Amino acid sequence: MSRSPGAFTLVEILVVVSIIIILMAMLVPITASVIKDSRRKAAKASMNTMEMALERYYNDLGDYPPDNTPGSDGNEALTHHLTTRFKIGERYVGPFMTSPAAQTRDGDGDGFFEFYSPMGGKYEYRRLQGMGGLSIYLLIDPGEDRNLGGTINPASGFVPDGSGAEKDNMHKHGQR
Ligand SMILES: [Ca+2]
Ligand SMILES: [Ca+2]
Repeated sequence: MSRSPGAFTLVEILVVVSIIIILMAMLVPITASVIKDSRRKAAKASMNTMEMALERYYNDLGDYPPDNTPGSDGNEALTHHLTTRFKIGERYVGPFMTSPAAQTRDGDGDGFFEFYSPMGGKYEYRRLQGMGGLSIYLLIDPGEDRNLGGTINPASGFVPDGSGAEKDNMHKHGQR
């Protein structure tokens, strides 16, 4: 069979296609881990921003934000106290941070916004019972698995549930 110059044989095409498939198979995990790393870095930066806002709140009001008002969800209380301007007595305070819209939304539709991590999970925020009048907070990003893997006990802090899901969590803790 004659072959026109420049045409590929089936075997040549199969070899090229196989090489492309192998290269893509090598590239996909690398890309996935780069995306995971950049999300984790963004989550770390986001927690640092929230930490600074919490300290600004403390400096202005002498305490960290409550975790039970408005509503009973700690995250919603934190979002309200850090991202809105509200009245205390005769004085208006805040907002203590300007959050990009993508980071706050009303995920459960109850009218109160919540903070979401760049890794996709919903933050957990609790005020802890401090000894000797200390003001303490605990802020947790549930990590890539979006699973807290435990509960927060107001007296003793984070208590893992044994699932191991807490291993990729990120914590911030303030005490003054
Ligand atoms: Ca809500
Ligand atoms: Ca987790």
